[in-house]
Amino acid sequence: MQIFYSNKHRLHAPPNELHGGEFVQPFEMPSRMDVILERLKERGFDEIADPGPVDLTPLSQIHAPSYLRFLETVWEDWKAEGMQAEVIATNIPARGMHLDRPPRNIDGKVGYFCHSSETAMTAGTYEAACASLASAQAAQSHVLAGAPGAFALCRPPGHHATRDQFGGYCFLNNAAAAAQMLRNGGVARVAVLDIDFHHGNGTQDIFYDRGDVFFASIHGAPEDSYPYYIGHADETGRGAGEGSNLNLPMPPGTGYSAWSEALDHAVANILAWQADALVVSLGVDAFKEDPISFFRLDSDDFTDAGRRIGQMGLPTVFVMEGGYAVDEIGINTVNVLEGFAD
Ligand code: SP5
Ligand code: ZN
Repeated sequence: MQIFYSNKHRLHAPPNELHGGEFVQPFEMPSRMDVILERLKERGFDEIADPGPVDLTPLSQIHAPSYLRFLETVWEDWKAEGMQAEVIATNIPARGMHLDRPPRNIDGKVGYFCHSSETAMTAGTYEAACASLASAQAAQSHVLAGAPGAFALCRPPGHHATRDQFGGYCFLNNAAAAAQMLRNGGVARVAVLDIDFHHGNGTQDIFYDRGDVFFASIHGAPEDSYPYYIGHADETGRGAGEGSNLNLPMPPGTGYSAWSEALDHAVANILAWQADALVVSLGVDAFKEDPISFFRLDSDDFTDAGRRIGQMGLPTVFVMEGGYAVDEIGINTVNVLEGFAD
């Protein structure tokens, strides 16, 4: 399987994550990629290419222009205002406030374009996010050209990035961009299957009103898990998108028997919807030892999940999302790809 990966993710390495009331080393760290790369090589996946330059034009179909301008300029504006360290949102518009009036002040703007303040930005964040997107785009065009599958080893991840907000370690929505570009390339019906432990709120947000992209997500129930305020089973889409959004929230302690039933349900719905191609938001934080999640999948379960995804028989773009048990992230990620290839 062809893999696309850019080393430029290293430009994004904020020193801090606000977690449990203190600053800790971010769970989403550069070494995640090293462990995955090592395992890929160990298992004979040696077609690993740099994606080349990013194409920013399709971004306007999935993100707001004001948000894209913000991402491009935030670091300069932040420094110009005299801020000394990384960009962190402290104020986010809340109930009763105006949700559609971005302020001029950069501190206010950061909060306006943010939904979770665990996520910091640094000087290199935008460039890293663009390089991550480039990998998703390259994998997408490889599949559009006829490959049965391709893997975009993306970092930073993307599925929490909404039309106009960053958060959850995500800035540009790589999976949504891949889906959009498949559409632009002539694929009529595209499904996104999100198996990251967390609900793919960004992808859901981007496609919620659209009937040409189906979104299915298996995730920790919002009552118990980040992103908390979205991801319920009754969110089924709106307008032309009614019926093309499927949320499968699961409780703490969910193991593979219940999880794989949910996967089968998602798969059946995607096939019934008659998708022509598939984008998989591939997070492996459903693993039993993930430090910030509460499902109980074993490493072998990821192989089986990959097999079930492969049995759909759809051209598939895998896009890396989360997974924070760094020691096992390589095994778990590559297991999905091996199951798929089977
Ligand atoms: C891409 C991705 O997986 N993003 C996840 C972002 C999660 N951020 C907030 C996590 C809060 C976790 N709190 C769990 C406490 C465990 N003791
Ligand atoms: Zn996640």
